[in-house]
Amino acid sequence: MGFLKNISDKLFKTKEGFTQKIHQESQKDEPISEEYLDFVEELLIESDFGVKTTQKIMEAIENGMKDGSIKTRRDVEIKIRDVILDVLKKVEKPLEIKSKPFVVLTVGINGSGKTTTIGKLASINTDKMKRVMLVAADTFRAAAIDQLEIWAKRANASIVKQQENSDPASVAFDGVSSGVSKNMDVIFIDTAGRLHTQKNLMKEIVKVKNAISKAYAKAPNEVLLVLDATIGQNAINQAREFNKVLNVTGIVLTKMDGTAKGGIIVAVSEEFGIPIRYVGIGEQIEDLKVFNARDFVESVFVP
Ligand SMILES: Nc1nc2c(ncn2[C@@H]2O[C@H](COP(=O)(O)OP(=O)(O)OP(=O)(O)O)[C@@H](O)[C@H]2O)c(=O)[nH]1
Ligand SMILES: [Mg+2]
Repeated sequence: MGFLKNISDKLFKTKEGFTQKIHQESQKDEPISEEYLDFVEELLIESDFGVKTTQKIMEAIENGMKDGSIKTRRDVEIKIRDVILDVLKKVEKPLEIKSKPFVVLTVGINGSGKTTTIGKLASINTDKMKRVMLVAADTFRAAAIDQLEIWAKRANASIVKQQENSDPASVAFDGVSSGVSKNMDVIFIDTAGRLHTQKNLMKEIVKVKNAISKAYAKAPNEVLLVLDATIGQNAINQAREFNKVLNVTGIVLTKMDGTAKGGIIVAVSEEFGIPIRYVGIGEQIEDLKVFNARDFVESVFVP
């Protein structure tokens, strides 16, 4: 219930951009013409559902029209919702902290929301009485270390940090070693933003991952890719490249509150099948929600 109530208001842009338009049309007692189908297809593409999912939905509609299960525009609307729910159900696998320590490596491009998401996750876990440590392996800017420190204080978590410009792999190694010896339950590694096209930085993040495994053989337990939902289809390329070098085990889609193109969550899910762990719906500490397919679809499809 909490999820629904909170997220429904925050997703108003997606509702305005997509759901309400479909809904308005489905209220009209008019036939499912070619033009209408074109309108639906265009709206899906515009809302970032991606070509694959859009085709899947359009095929499902055509099949429904052939077998007689789709007769009205309202039936079309329901079919769209069902296909989306189907795709999202497959990636609904909440993050389980099932070993100790549980080490989470956070990766993604600049500004996608990595540090903020770590802060929110730290808070979720300290609220559950877990011992949480944050590791400042984004050493590019002193401000990045300061930002993580602020979140650590806010969330009652510990922090391991070194000087600006230290080697991120050694910071990660020391952080995880320290977390193990201090009996931490969850360790979050913050890393610098990087573009998937920057070869050296992609090599560096692989080094960070390897250093984590050297410090604790079972780690990282989760490689969490933080994707900004507002960047649209670029998110697909990013996910592909990060996944190639790091074997991403979970995704957080941030800034779902700021985009009219909520379809990206469906496009990413259809393309990779990687679990969507959380969605970010704001800048505050409480604005991270465990991803639940049904709640998500219901909150977007209530006009
Ligand atoms: N509206 C909204 N803003 C968000 C969300 N998540 C993060 N932000 C904002 O996005 C901006 C960037 O967030 P950071 O957490 O610093 O991003 P980052 O990936 O750590 O950035 P770099 O370390 O520079 O790569 C900040 O202003 C955050 O408050 C979200 O879910 N919704
Ligand atoms: Mg950051």
